[in-house]
Amino acid sequence: MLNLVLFGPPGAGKGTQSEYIIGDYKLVHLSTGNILRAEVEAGTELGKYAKQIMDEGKLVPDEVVIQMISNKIDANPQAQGFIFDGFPRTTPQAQALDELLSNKSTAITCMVSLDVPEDELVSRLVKRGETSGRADDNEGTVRKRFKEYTEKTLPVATYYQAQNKLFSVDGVGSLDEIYGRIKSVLSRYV
Ligand code: B4P
Repeated sequence: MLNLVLFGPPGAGKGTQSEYIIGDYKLVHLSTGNILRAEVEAGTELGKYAKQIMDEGKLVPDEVVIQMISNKIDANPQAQGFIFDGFPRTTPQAQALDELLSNKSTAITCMVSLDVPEDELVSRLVKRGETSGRADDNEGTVRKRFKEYTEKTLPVATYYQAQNKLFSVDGVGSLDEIYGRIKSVLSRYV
């Protein structure tokens, strides 16, 4: 199985590049951001709870997102592999993911981290906010999301680096250029 963690700060292009990767590598795409937004849209109890947290630019509690991912892994027994997009975002989430995969006799293959300077990220997300309708795509909330990222999410890169699974790629350029850089990492494995 190819199990890829796509990593990076808010707006780095994780969701965008995931669309390219799933087309070529036939992986199941698991985006915790998309799953949470679908819950919000459907007006479920989880959605109502998560909306407040997301709108403030904070992270939803670990136990909630870990359970969501566990359910999705179980729901895809035939998967040839997964792209984890926006998950794990904390070290406890990374540890839980290792355990979930180990229970299925598999493991994370590698993490690809998209490197993009903060000014570029702010400008991408504020621009997306003009049309996305996302309450978290405004400059004030985007800055709070960066703070959460720096404090809670960046250590996840160190976690995978310690396992020799971290690959950083330049996340600035055309979508095709960036995808080419990701493919060159994945060519080590498939
Ligand atoms: P996510 O949905 O994961 O969102 P993201 O960080 O905004 O986006 P991404 O990196 O995927 O960027 P995209 O491709 O869309 O999380 C949202 C919230 O959900 C979090 O703040 C948190 O509250 C909650 N959450 C999610 N997962 C969680 C977890 N595991 N634990 C706790 N809480 C969790 O690209 C952004 C924009 O840039 C787009 O407009 C795109 O068109 C543009 N773009 C992409 N690539 C570009 C390029 N190369 N050049 C120019 N523009 C580009």
